[in-house]
Amino acid sequence: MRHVKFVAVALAAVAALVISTNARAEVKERKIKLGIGLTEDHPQGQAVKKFAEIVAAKSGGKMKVKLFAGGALGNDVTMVSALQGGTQEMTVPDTSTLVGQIKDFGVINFPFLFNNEAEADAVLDGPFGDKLLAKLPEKGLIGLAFWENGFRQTTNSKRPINTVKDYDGLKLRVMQNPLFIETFKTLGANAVPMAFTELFTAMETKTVDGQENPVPTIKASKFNEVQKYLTLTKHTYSVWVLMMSKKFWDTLTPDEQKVLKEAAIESRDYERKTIRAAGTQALSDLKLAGMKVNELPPAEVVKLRAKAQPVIAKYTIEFGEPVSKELFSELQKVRAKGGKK
Ligand code: TK8
Repeated sequence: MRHVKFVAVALAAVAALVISTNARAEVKERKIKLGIGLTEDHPQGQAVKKFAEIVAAKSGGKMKVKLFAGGALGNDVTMVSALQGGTQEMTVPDTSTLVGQIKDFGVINFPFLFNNEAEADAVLDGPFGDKLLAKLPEKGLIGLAFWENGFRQTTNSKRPINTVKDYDGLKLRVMQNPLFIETFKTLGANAVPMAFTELFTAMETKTVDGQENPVPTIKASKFNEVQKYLTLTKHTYSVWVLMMSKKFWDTLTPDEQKVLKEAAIESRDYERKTIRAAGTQALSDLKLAGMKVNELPPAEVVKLRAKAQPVIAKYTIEFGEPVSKELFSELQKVRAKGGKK
């Protein structure tokens, strides 16, 4: 009798264990296609691979993230549509390209807004960034984390930019975003909005004279092959957002969602570290490869800032005064704390 009782208790214990193990591991086989416009060896591509490794480790190998680089699945704008339609699970677009659908994201790119990366991290990982991410679900998107794209610099095939006047008449590709179009028009350039995936060919065929992007992108996309001049203008900070299709997200169990969220944050920290280190290396590589690199003289930076002011004032209203004010006050708070979170 005692023996039977023992068996019953033991069985109950085993059952409880099985239930709790199941509850803990509500993770099924999942296949996730993740597309990017950049190359696989770009720090963004490396971070996607890191993300895939972390997701695999946390899900016992059940959840598989597959990277499609180089625009194989489309560009930032078309991939976001594919996420909304539920035909692609993930992508990492520059937030500037979301502005056509959610204006609030535009404020991140105000020229000369952030002084350094620490300020950007603190604002984006704090309540302001969370508020922006909270705008995504109503558009069929889930934002998991902000990854750094970086401070944007200017390249072209015609001349070094030594004065603001040197922008005059340059045909520059910009992202599909009115703030960028207008900023460069104000500087006298001919701003042409275009998808990143078409950019190399456009520069090769001289459809455009130049473009602006952070140094790691100039290096990984081999823009030095078609661009002679790189001017460190540091005019705007830009950021990627790791995103998932809400249609797909809603089919996941809370455990699976947790795996993705945690992996997104861990790979964010990895991405920021690697892209910052890559920037220094890329700059010396580009010089070695024969690119003529120059700094924009401080007096010209002052002029550039002054020229950008009316554009910022206009888009503060265009993107929404409340969100702009919130950003400026959040930035004040961050600065008061010395750029720390
Ligand atoms: C790559 C883009 C790119 C961005 C751009 O898909 O379009 O210039 O800076 O990094 O997201």
